[in-house]
Amino acid sequence: MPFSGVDYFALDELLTDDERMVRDTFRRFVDEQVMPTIGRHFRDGTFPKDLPKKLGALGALGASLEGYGCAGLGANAYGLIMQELERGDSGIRSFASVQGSLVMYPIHAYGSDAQKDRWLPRMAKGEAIGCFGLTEPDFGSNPSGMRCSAKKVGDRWVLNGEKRWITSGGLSDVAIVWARTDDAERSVRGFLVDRGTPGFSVRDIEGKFSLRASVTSELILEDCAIPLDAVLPGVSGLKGPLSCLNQARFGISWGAIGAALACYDEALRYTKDRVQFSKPLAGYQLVQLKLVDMLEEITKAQLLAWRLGRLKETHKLRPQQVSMAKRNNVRMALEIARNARDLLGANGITDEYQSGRHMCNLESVFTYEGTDHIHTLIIGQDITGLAAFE
Ligand code: TGC
Ligand code: FAD
Repeated sequence: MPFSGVDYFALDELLTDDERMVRDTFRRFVDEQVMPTIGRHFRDGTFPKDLPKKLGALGALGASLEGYGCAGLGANAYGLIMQELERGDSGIRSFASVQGSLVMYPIHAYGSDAQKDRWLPRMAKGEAIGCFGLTEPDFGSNPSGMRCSAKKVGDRWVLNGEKRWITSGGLSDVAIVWARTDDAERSVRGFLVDRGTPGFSVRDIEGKFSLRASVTSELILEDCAIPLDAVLPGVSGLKGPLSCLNQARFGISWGAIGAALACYDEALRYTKDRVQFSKPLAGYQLVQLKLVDMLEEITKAQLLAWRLGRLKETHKLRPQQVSMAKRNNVRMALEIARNARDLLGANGITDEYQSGRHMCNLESVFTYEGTDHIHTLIIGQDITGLAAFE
């Protein structure tokens, strides 16, 4: 059955006609192209490889960037795309987030003309795929400790180190690898490493409970020599990768709502239908309490995300506000997914229903792009002026 949305506070009235059109296009896309196969992909641990080009054709990749075949959409239109994709599966939204916010965005913002011309048009069409390598086995929340190094040797940069937990690694034509230069500056720089470069290998991570319809990989760099012009010239320092995270965290704030909508919708339908004792489950007070809590939290999250987008569009958005939206909306979605799974009883643990899949996925979303703790500390520092990271 097509998904018809959840809008208790008539928030559609806050959207422009274009935003509603974009949302409805991706709502149909997810119903027709994602829902029929996503359960099987999750079960098999495979990424739906037909999707990148279809997403590209609809303008979902790098949707908020200008030029190079990108759609140039406003922030909330972009957010609505992320919402609809994550209503399908967090892994599909992850793919689009990484491609657009973590790979195309830094190339667009910090790349040379040659780098932009080479990668952006094909990435916008989904013909080339990228990944973003910041996290290392020993440096997740604290990327400033990274060991991955880049040394200038003659007319080459030589990269050494390891990146772990990299979304789309095994699918990628190019990886943006963040590494510290081995010179007096010891600055963090972004390097474009092509698939197949000698000394660069990729291993997919197996055995995941979560994001099973997404590829998550290790990147290994062993004396990997790349041209001097493979560095992103426009940025140096940790603010380079962290500025990309602002874009991706914005998308997650919207995306998590999508997962919550899917779970709430499923729990509502199921409890209205399933009779225990004398009436449908939805007729019991304890069940109604859970359903009402879900709807209320979704409504608050929708308002937060909408406002976040308007702040972004008017260039007033601060990274700490993105942290609050990511933290709140992912917490909200995870709680709703757990409660929906509960209301489905034993059926909730099978992949015949969606809530269990969303629940498992959201455990990753809670952790990546800054854990819940890290966003708490970012906001804590903002309001107290005191850093509590160390
Ligand atoms: P700190 O000393 O605070 O800052 C270093 C430099 O960066 C600047 N900066 C930012 N710039 C832009 N946006 C932000 N959000 C920024 N935050 C900080 C800062 O002004 C400074 O610039 P400058 O010019 O003075 O040098 O950095 P720190 O080392 O103390 O770290 C702060 C902390 C802990 C908040 C940061 O490291 C952090 O956010 N850690 C979390 C790591 C993380 O989120 N990793 C995500 C990896 S990618 C991923 O998970 C993809 S998931 C796939 C998917 O999306 O689907
Ligand atoms: P840790 O940093 O070791 O944290 C473990 C626990 O300790 C968490 O609860 C954390 O909140 C807590 N903690 C850490 N420091 C503090 C502190 N100072 N105070 C209080 N608590 C603290 N990374 C990329 O670069 N690119 C990707 O594409 C990418 N994709 C991912 C896809 C998936 C499916 C997953 C699961 C992760 C992905 N990541 C990616 C990595 C992700 O960003 C990291 O997992 C995340 O930043 C946390 O790092 P960690 O796993 O090393 O946990």
